[in-house]
Amino acid sequence: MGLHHGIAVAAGRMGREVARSVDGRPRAVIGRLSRSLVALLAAGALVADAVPGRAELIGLYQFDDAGDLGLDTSGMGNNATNVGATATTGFQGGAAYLNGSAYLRSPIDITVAALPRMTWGAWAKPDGTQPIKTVLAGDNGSFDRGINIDFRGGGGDSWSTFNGSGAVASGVAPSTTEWTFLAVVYDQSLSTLTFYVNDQSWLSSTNFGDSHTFFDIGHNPDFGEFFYGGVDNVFVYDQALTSSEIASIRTTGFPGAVPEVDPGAAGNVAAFVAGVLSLAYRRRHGR
Ligand SMILES: [Ca+2]
Ligand SMILES: [Ca+2]
Repeated sequence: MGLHHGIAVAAGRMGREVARSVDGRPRAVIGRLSRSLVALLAAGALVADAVPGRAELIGLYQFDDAGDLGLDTSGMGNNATNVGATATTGFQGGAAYLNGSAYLRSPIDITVAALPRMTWGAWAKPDGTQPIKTVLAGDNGSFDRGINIDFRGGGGDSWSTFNGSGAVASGVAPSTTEWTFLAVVYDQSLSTLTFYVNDQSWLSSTNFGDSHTFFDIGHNPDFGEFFYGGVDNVFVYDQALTSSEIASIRTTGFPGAVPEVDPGAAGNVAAFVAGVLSLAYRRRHGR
């Protein structure tokens, strides 16, 4: 997805370059531009990963490899350490089964200092609904970023998140028979979070302090609160995703291998470059 976004940005940059060029600049500029476009395409992956401000998937735990449940399939190499989780049938492919004493530990630093804007989530299907149970947590006290089943926050025993001051309850009782989509979008510049449970969402102000520089799946690092049941498709993005991007993830999930390049976007760039080269040819030949 990062590469897809990066290509879109690169195409936008090319569009601006061309707009300037066709506004009466000498044809020599177009010649140089064509060569720079070819170089840009060759360096496409590097350009894509270097573009700031675009959401990058920095961790994805699909649990489809029963022999390596901690495998990070985002391509970022953030493999988690598996402490006792076993394989089970997931929302898509396999899932991690957490038996109340198992968890996985991801090395991704999800502190507000490291990732002021961040999105994470998972699909979960607990064996029971009794609180307090942790889906995701880097908590070291004071209600750090996390997703839980909690009784606090006024919603009964429900899917909940933390906002730095307490629990934000959805009021949605966890299902033990259906996979539930859970996500939180954090924006530290606005001091807000948006909590998603399936197709519902809740906005909360936030007051986060420091936390651990890793996070656990199915376990609170300082408080235990182990999860019982299945967890699938744990994902982490390094930006605050929009509600439509969240909806896209919710409806599509992460089926199979993660597509690193959107063929449509790559095709558009190729067609665009072909058009520019054609334009340069016509300019050189007075057509
Ligand atoms: Ca899976
Ligand atoms: Ca803390």
